[in-house]
Amino acid sequence: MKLMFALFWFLFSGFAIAGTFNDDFNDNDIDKEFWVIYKESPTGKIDEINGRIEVTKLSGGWDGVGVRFNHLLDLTKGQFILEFDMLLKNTDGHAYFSSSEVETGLWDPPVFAFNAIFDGRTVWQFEKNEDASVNPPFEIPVDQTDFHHYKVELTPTADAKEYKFYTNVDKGNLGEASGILNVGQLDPKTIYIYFIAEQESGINEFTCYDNVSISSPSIEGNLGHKEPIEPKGKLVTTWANIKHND
Ligand SMILES: [Ca+2]
Ligand SMILES: [Ca+2]
Repeated sequence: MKLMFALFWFLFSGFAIAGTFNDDFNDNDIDKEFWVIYKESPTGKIDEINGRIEVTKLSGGWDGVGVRFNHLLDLTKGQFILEFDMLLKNTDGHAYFSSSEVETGLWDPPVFAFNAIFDGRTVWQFEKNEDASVNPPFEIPVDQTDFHHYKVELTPTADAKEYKFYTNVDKGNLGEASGILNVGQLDPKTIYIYFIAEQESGINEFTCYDNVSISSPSIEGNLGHKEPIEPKGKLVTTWANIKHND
């Protein structure tokens, strides 16, 4: 039945089949094929370390530091799904959407973001310059003590500027929201995604990203780095064997 539905959807929806990108950041080396380092100033630091991306602030003043996904996405082609884990400490974290491939000054061209922490309130919400919008607005309370899992789905409508959006945190356990997103001045056929922490005060504040997953018809096949998850018992046995053979 599922297969029949998938076939029907494929034949009649006009949408292309989605490919996926995954990165578990577990090999402690930022993959330059998929990621471009973004640094607003030299005072921020970004590493793939401890099996995740760590963005750290090294001095006072404002910093935007992170990575840009090095693969253009066309939102008009079909459903787009973004998922990632994020740990916020004393700073915030964004998934920015922009039609501009910039080295610095991400905020200058039209841009919108789903981000956590806003005006001192620790919430997952929508942020933008220019005229992009979500309707209705939403705020999902989060905290700065643990990693949380964030999901954003955008589904095209008949109007290329408008997308049905759905978002949740921790699979809905912390909250979910849906409505219509209008991309405003962004070109929906040319979208770059940036994962950026913006840090305004203090030293050694950090944001961590992990397990980024992107599903989009703009991606062909399965790309990225994702280690197979071993059953816990098997991993323990393997370690025991290595120890024993030493
Ligand atoms: Ca890597
Ligand atoms: Ca990881």
